[in-house]
Amino acid sequence: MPREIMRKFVLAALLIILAATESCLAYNIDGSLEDWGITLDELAKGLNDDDENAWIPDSPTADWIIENDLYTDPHHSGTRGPYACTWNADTGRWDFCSRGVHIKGIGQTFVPYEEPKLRDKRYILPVYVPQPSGGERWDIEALYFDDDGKYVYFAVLTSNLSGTGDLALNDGKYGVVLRDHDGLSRGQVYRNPSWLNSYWCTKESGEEIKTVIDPQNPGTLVGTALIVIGDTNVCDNGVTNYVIEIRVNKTDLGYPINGTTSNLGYALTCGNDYIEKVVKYDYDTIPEFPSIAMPLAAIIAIVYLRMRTNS
Ligand SMILES: [Ca+2]
Ligand SMILES: [Ca+2]
Ligand SMILES: [Ca+2]
Ligand SMILES: [Ca+2]
Repeated sequence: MPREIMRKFVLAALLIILAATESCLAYNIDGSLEDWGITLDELAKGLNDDDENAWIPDSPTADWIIENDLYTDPHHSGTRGPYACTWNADTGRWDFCSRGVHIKGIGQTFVPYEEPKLRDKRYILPVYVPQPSGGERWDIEALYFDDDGKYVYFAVLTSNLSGTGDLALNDGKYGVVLRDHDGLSRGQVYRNPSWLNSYWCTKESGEEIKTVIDPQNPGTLVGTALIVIGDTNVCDNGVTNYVIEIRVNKTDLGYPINGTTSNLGYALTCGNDYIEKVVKYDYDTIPEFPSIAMPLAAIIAIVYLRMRTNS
């Protein structure tokens, strides 16, 4: 191999290593959705004008789900429950009737989504209640997820902070504490935690709603997540909306293999609203640094030795 070509080869190999170390997505954990591709203008349109396109994130690998206000349920007067509207804590009546966008997607592609009802478990006969029970101040409107070689990123949009629950990953096999409670501290990541459930409702299917990590049995503390909460000052139904933005190290999650899925869930401590989506670990850019660094280092060493031998 001519010496000049070898030089170029070595340089190219070094550049690949450098590029691999910079394969992180550009999410800034600052309590804002701007870096996900949702500006404040779009947020206002998505919330108040029911503009579906306003909710679409920039990243082609982002998983997301939107469920603002009530789902327009054509079956509301049939067998599934008596209520067209839901309980409104502000008026003390069943008169929260506002309906909003319900879609879920990956990247720029999305489909309509039917939000299930809550099942009131305090009654023997099933009683079904639309989410968010309590009205706007209990609404969780959106969940975004994305990942790169190093981190997983989450953003929850909600009008409720007083009942902030914990984030459940991989069907609850991992939990992230989003608010100090019962001796657990915000940011703690636990493996194999037990979960507390909503005291009054389950999912429509009868499955319990995981709300917060059980402080008596939190599992193994494996790491610390970065969490920043921001007030968007964008209102819908007269209440502002907050962004809970979260970054978790993949090593804390046992380094999930690319292509695997995870059922991601978030609920208020009371269970008045919950949001969930099966998401995919699918960052697809450049191989992880360690997986290419060793072979490349070996190649560089061989080329270097040959250069020395030839010179
Ligand atoms: Ca951000
Ligand atoms: Ca709302
Ligand atoms: Ca809201
Ligand atoms: Ca919900």
